Amino acid sequence: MSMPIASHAFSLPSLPKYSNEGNHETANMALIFDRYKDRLATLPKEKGWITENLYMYQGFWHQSSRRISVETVMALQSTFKAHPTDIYLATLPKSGTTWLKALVFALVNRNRYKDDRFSTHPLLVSSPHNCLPFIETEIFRNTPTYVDSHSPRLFATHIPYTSLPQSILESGCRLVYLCRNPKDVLVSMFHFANKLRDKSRGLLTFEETFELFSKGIMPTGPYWDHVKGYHKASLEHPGKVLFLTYEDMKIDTVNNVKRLARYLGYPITEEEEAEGAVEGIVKLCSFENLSEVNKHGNLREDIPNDAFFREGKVGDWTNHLTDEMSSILDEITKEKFYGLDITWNNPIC
Ligand code: PAP
Repeated sequence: MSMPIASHAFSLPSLPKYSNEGNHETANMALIFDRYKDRLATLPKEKGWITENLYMYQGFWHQSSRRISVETVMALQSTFKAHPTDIYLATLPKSGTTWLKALVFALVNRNRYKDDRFSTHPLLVSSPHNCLPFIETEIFRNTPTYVDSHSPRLFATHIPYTSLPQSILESGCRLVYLCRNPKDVLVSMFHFANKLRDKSRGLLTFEETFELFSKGIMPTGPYWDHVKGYHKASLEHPGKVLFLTYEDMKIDTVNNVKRLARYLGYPITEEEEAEGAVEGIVKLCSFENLSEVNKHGNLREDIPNDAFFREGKVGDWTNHLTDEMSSILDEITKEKFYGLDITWNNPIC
């Protein structure tokens, strides 16, 4: 599979381009931030990782005045309309969102690109974040997107289960949750935050982020509550909420992708199996391929595409956490997940 050189702002095939969409979005964001500013002022706040502060809303910490923010959650809760055929991918940041977006986009749309053996595939020219948007970012748009013109609509979200818009909970649509071990989430978030932080505020030290993370303070954290919310939902609604782990996906990507395909209602046929379709999708969505495609360019708000690709491994935490830090997180996790069958199927976790 040949690799493209760069990826810039992307418009999927057959979509009209609206040159003033950026202005509309900025104006919509300003309106929404203004609508909720009085409520924001009443929320408890703590030190942020990327933004200056995090705000506690419905038991979780959120950024403010950004696309993925507490104001967006409030706006989605009052306006978002889910369709029963929608598919939602939910994650805590840094749990493998980008990978899951790529896999689900590639699986669901595989027949569109199979004739040319994926050579014109959007994932070869653009970030998975452009192919499969967050509901948090879609709310600001005025113009139709690929998502609107295709069924099922594919969306991602970082919103905790208990804060999801009611219409998602009531629509009966399918949801996939990807969970990653807390130590690798902490390390991944530490690097991501330092990349995106306003440099005038200085870099975060690992010790600082460890303290914040252990107290549950991170965007859409506490980590443990976010995971528990979706885990509980997966037990209560097994046909509607699928709970996966990054570690399982890494150990056996092919079989987990097949499982994902079955769950989403797009099972791999015998013919596809014989043609190596799953292996093709796994390769297309591999860290190696996606990190190459996304070496250049920015997502909106000047977030570099390459910020979503660092190591892509299980267990990088061993290079960052002291034994004491590791034991503290083990203890918290043991206590918070007591009685729950949440494990990371890898010896290093
Ligand atoms: P987001 O929630 O902010 O969108 P997310 O994609 O969850 O970010 O996090 C990026 C992590 O996924 C990075 O982990 P690391 O910092 O430990 O390296 C990134 O490397 C990893 N990642 C991105 N793409 C892939 C992939 N195709 N396969 C495996 N891991 C990946």
